[in-house]
Amino acid sequence: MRYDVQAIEKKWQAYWEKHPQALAAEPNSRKKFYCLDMFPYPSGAGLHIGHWRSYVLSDIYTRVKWLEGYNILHPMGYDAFGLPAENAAIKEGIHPRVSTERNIANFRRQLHEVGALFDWSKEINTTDPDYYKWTQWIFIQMFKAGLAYEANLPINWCPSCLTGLANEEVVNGGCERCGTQVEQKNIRQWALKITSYADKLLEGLDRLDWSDKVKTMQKNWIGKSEGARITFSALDRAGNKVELPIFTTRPDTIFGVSYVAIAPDHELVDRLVTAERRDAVTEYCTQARVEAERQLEIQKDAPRGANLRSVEEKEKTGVFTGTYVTNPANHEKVPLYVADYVLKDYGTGIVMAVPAHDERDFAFAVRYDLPRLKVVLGGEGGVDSNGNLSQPYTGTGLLVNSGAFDGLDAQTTGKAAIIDALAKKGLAEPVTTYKLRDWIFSRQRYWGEPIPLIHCAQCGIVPVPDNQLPVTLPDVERYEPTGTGESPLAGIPDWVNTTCPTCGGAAKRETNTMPQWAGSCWYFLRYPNPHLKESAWSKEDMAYWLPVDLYVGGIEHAILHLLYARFYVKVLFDLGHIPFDEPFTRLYNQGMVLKYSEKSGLVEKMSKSKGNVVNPDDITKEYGSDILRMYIMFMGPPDLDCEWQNSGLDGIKRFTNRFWDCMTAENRIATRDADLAVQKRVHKFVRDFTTRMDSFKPNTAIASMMELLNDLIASNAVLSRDLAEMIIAPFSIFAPHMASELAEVVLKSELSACTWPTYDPALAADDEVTYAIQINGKTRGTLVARKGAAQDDVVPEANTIVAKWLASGTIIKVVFVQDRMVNFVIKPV
Ligand code: ANZ
Ligand code: ZN
Repeated sequence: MRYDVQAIEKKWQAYWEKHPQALAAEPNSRKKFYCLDMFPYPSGAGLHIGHWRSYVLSDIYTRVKWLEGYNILHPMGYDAFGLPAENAAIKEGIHPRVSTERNIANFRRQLHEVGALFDWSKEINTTDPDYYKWTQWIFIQMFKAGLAYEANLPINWCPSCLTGLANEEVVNGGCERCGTQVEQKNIRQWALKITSYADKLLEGLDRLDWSDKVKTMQKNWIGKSEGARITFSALDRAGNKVELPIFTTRPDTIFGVSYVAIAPDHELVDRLVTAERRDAVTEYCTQARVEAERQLEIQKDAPRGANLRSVEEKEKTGVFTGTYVTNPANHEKVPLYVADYVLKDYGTGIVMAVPAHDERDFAFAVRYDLPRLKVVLGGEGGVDSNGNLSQPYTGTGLLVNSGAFDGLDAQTTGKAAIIDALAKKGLAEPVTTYKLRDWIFSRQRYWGEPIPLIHCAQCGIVPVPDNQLPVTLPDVERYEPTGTGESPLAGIPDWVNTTCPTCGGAAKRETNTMPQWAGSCWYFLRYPNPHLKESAWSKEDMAYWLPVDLYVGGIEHAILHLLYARFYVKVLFDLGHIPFDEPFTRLYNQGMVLKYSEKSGLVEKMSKSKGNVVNPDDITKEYGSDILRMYIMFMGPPDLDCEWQNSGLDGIKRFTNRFWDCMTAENRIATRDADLAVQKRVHKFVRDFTTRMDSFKPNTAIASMMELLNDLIASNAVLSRDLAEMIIAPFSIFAPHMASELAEVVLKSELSACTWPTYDPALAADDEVTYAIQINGKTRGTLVARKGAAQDDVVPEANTIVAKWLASGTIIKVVFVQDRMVNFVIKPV
């Protein structure tokens, strides 16, 4: 019987549709496994191969737990608010709801083809009013807790289109639509106080089973620095004393300060520049502003920490202000520069520069010929005749050239003593800064959750009462922004004008909408019961299902999405709404799928512009879902970027066909017990397979299955029914369609009735053999090794055992007879 991929896959998909597998059961005494995928944005392009890589990875682990008997929650949904739907609405006049629904239908069809154990009864769509009602409710809880506030904050503004732009719409500093240079415009915005959770967000990372890479990315983003604010001083043009507070993480290096640098847009610049230097400084500042606007793309959604890092690669330039600044530690006067590597909104926007011990300051000092006095011992750099260090040393050591502080350890006692001495004079205080900034939470857009607040002239800002939620999106005629920087909702008086819930007077609705992140910050709390009417979630579900056991998704979400979701959970925990404060116990980030591009001649990330996109629909049509699933897991370790090759699909196709033929061969399965050798082989396979899966190497688990198949065919093994199940169940996690068919045909059962195999360690133990180790044919020792071990494993060990004899000559040949002997042929010296 030949295996008919298309017919059999269709058969099982239809069957699963009618008889859903792995439906989450109500909270009970059974162990649970909550496996979460990062839900997709339903774009018009449909599912791509990267989605498959992620969803198959989560599915194989879900299937293991399912066969182990866990209560499974493996849901799927759509993160469906967002700009592309809105832009399509503007261009083609299609209501975003219509295009979103159409795209979701396509995604749903494609997701069914993955053959995953999704529980479709839990499907979520963030644009569904029954869902965003609770997105709004959560916002109100934050507002009531004082975590949401109004502020005038900058947006990207196109002065020609008269509209605010999302970061994606700013291309090389210009408006994507008309090319006009984008400006910054301050408008009224809502912001969430994520900064007040900076320490909690840092602390929680230590408790998570996440990769160090992602934890470090989060830590850097939060960017906690412990240092001091120290006051330098200068005289302005009028001769008045001006205080210049600087922020430093290295107060210990204060005796090495050779200049002070201030951000170009700092408000003190104007006062501090001398008349002679005014023109030069103005010119420099203008240039810096143009450059800064060019860099604006990283703004808004990105807490501004991103900027500080982008600064590292820039050339260090500056301009002298003509003014000198007094160092409070030694009363020396050093020049004040304006320099664009100093950011206005980090620390105090003014830096004490220590070229000997900071790389940026070093580069600057070399360029402008400023002293590089060494004040911390250590490093490799030498000192020239002027006392200048030849390369920066950023490490720690004993203080030198530091007056009374010489000999103290820089970063411990030295740092403390210097802060102390200055603090006594009121010139220093210890401070902690963060790169994390508050989260700008409003968008002047149509296709998002309306922010559920009401502005009343009498009562101020009043949240919409729970019983009036959701505040639904009204239909509009025009989706274009209004030209005033307000959202299109502001142009609908019927909707905007309302009554105040507190005093009943005339009032206006907030017209800003939430950013696309809002729906994905809490969706995992809704999945256990997405149909719940009276609340966002139930207590029982939270206690049982959460936190998520395994979260799988792309590394591109390593910072913002995960940070925002963690923030939401911590707030909801603090407000007593949920009993845990970290949402995702274990996180796995899969790598990207790369492919050769004819256009560039390179192996690159798949993209339309490079013409190297693989459409999963084409692959499933030609090869079926099982082969795509298995190939995408076989490509390589799941956390690495891997190259897609069509020939790989053919290899998997040959394997699955051989597997089918082998398992369905006549006389393959007997009613009697299998031979001991066959039992051993299968138990060994289960041992290898499960340990490889446990270490997140499904690619090698597939390899162990291939080795097993070769051995079964070569030895024409006769299996018992139990042994067959021990093979088919592991196979099923990659190829559930073929495995379901095999369960029916071979096991006369159902996949859902199979159990996850465990191995008997005694049977799985590797057989051992004793090698004779010979020198020129004479046995000189023996060696116990694993049966079937490779030459490369055996010979080096044999070598050490007979080293004494080998020393008397040079090896000219090694004869290796597997499982028997090693003979070293040597020539005496
Ligand atoms: C003197 C010094 C000496 C510094 C030294 C470093 C090494 P992190 O760790 O990232 O917080 N800095 C302070 N404010 C800045 C700003 N607005 N723009 C650019 N740089 C700024 O960085 C803190 C260090 O970055 C501070 O410590 C300061 O340089 C600089 F051997 O002060 B340091
Ligand atoms: Zn009122």
